[in-house]
Amino acid sequence: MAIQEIYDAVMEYDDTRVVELINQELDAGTDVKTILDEGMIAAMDMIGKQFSGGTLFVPEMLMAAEAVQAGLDVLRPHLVGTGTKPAGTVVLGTVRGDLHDIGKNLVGLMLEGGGFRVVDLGVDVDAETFITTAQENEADIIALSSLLTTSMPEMEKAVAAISEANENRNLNIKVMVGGPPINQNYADKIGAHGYGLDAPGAVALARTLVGD
Ligand code: B12
Repeated sequence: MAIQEIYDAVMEYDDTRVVELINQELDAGTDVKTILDEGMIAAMDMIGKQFSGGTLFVPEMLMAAEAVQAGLDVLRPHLVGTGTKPAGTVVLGTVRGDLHDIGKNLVGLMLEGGGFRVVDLGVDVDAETFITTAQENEADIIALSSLLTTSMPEMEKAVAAISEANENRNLNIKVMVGGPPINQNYADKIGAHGYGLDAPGAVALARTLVGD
């Protein structure tokens, strides 16, 4: 069955095959959401479980994420066309002073694969840019990444600024944080709504934060 083949192609990191199979399914009139849910998201969920379980590592996860990304590029116009409602909107970026983006990009890809609309601001992003972008996009969540102990204070400042904006500008934006120097204690201390250990954790957390 062809949807199973899409799942298998993601598990085999074969982006060319993913694109080919998705095009075949679209030509055959298969529902876009079925392709997304049963082919790509199911495979990415499995990849995420294997990653969290320590049986699969970053290079494989990146290859799987790239295969999903290639498939998403084909599906994206159709998703807009069918009016499939995203699970929520996430504004994502690495905090000011920090130029690391590999983990953040994985988080973004997994969130997209998990049905979220992602506005990726890149690296070295200041608090106000996060807030104004979230406002403009009516985002549900701002997701902050930090890889450096020296950029952790910037994360704290960003969380404080977002919480102030929530009060003063009548917003209701949730903040989630992650990155190797971050942990649940730190997230609690700076007042973030959630902490995610890895990209699959980010998706699960985002789903909780939007009340899914
Ligand atoms: C690649 C890398 C670089 C590359 C970055 C390339 C790029 N495009 O990102 C380059 C060479 C540019 C670089 C530069 C520097 N780096 Co560097 N770098 C690394 C390295 C080797 C890998 C990081 C990585 O990509 N990991 C793979 C990803 C997939 O994992 P991840 O980032 O942890 O992300 C996962 C989770 O953390 C989580 N996650 C991440 N973000 C978020 C966000 C949310 C919301 C959630 C829920 C989850 C989440 O999900 C991700 C996927 O599962 C690490 C060492 C290491 N082994 O980790 C050092 C490291 C991070 N770098 C370090 C340093 C010191 C630097 C420099 C200061 C070096 C220098 N003296 O110039 C500069 C800083 C530049 C700057 N201003 O940012 C230190 C940081 C030490 C510290 N604790 O502060 C490390 C730990 C190396 C070391 N052992 O010293 N670096």
